[in-house]
Amino acid sequence: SSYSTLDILLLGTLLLAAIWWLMRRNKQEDYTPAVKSYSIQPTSFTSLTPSENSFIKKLISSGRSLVVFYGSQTGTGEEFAGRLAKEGIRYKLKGMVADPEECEMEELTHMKKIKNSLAVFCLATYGEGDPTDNAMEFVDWLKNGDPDLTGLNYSVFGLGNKTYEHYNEVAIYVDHRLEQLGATRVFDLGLGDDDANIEDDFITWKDKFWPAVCEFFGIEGTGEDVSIRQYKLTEHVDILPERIYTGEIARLHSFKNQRPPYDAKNPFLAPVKINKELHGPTSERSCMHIEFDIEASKMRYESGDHLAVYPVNSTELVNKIGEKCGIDLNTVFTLTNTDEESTKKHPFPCPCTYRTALTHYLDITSNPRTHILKELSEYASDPVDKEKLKLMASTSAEGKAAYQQWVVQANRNIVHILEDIPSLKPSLDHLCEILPRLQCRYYSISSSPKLHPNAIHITAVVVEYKTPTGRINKGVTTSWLKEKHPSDPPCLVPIFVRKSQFRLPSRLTTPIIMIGPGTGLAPFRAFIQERDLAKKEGKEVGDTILYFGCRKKNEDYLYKEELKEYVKSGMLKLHIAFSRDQPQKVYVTHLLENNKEEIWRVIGEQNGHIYVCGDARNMARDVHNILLKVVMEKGNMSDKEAAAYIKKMDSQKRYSSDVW
Ligand code: FMN
Repeated sequence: SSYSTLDILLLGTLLLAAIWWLMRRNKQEDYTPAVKSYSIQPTSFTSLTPSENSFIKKLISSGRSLVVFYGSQTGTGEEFAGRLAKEGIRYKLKGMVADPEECEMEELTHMKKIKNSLAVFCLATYGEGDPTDNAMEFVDWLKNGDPDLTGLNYSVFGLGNKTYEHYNEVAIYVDHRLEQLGATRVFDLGLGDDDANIEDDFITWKDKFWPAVCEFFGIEGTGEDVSIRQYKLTEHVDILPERIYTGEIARLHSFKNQRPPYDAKNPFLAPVKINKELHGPTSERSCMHIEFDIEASKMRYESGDHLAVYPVNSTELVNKIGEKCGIDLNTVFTLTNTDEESTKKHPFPCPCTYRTALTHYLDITSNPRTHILKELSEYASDPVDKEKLKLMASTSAEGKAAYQQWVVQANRNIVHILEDIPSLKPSLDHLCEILPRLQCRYYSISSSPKLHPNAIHITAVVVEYKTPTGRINKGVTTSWLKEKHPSDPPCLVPIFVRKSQFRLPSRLTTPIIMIGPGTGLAPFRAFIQERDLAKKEGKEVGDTILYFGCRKKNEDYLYKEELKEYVKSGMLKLHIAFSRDQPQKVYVTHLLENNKEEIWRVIGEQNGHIYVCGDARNMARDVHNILLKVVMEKGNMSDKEAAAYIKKMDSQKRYSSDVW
């Protein structure tokens, strides 16, 4: 090959540095508490060998020229990256997926040494326009460093959600910054919106991306649309039971030998201490108050933090998939990546039974994305069914409409699709390969550690609704939790705490306004508990004002007795809106509109904090607009000044929201 001695020396040095770094890191791993907040994709069941840290070396040794990096928290970006890398082969660009956290990203400066090389970035944005945990270091490096990236060919696809203020900020930044550092953009930045149809945005982008790549490198592709399996199946006959995963998230036996620190890869199995209904008997809905016992865990949390819960799929749905595929769910199997260079050896912890995979590791209740329908179409024996699936997976206007109507609006999950397309009988291992990973769910913690150091409380509405096909869809986590009652031996639920930015003011005397209709009340229950305790200890506490809303006083007024008690003791000022107790609907926003004086006194005159929490995105937007009005009217400001005022409150953490 054409690499000079200098290059080889350089690569050698990098490799040595990587070995040193890895050895150091491995050593630290045992006792360094994990600080990552929401890394979900487990990697610890993949074996890392030192040389795997150099992605350039891997590209060269395996004759590849395309590397697709992902910044992903819940797996969508990772999945898109995998599909791009796989498709490269159609254009004679052999590709691989890489996790920036596992790579020496400085090596991007050497990409030019590989002929026709291309680096693609699939990057999601979170929170206040932040990168995902695994892309944090990479983005910091771009921000703070000044590497010369001349000769690096790249393209970026962003994953975001338009309902967030910082829409796709990470991808926009990286796309711009790479160019600034001298790299060459091969194709325009693509932006996916998870609020609409991110799969569609991705495919539309991808369909233009590949021709642009071909033109750029002067290559031609077969462009053939063949399904390529990424994993190879092994079914085990004589395997020792202790080698089989049974639902552990990363490390085998981690559920038997529980050891802190507890995080996404090592959740704590918490006993359920209390599980009670908060709604009145006439309510059609159900809201649970659940208390987890964390005494044995030494877990710590703060008011405002989130609790992650790993759910378990319903046995009924799992059995239906087994029946439809005609497979014994107790068969033990392993899926192994056919790409030996990949750091991801298995799509989920293997070996395990099909039952475990479908119960603990795979998402079987979301609407499957179109690429799944495409892969499934191969297994429909009736040509009409095959065409229907292919159509819904296509990017034609007719196809998109069909997908929207038959899958999204009818709310069909994979089980419903298997039921409603009789000739469809996929191989179960292929289905396990393409289904997305089951994700943990986050709840705002509704207790204060000051009052409850050994327990974590959550407040969750049980999700259950009828779909247009007449089926009852149930929320995975809440319907599973609903059946978890205190018992002996106890019901155990895998949990971990995720730190949040949603925090009480550091001074107790600072007044606060909390706006939390429905279960948006959850974190505020913790806030009130904390301030009430301080007051009872004789400390001076500023005004504590709550805006709560629900449908009816006698049905879904959460924690009614507790709140009344706080009001009685003078601890809490409560503004409450019952939307359905009278002919015209009243919401918290109406109450805010009527209390402009008080709001301005707190935020404008007393330097107070304001908090918003809830599941209605419109509510958060409406609150924002009301605040603008308050600042303009009571603070005598122009709309521009008011907007700047609110922005400043935001940056001073005096205006925080926790919306979902
Ligand atoms: N998208 C944005 O464009 N800007 C944001 O600030 C943003 N914050 C988010 C915060 C949370 C808690 C969640 C759950 C999503 C947020 N999103 C935001 C949307 C995600 O980026 C989007 O859903 C993406 O598809 C996730 O990709 P992943 O599955 O690879 O992690």
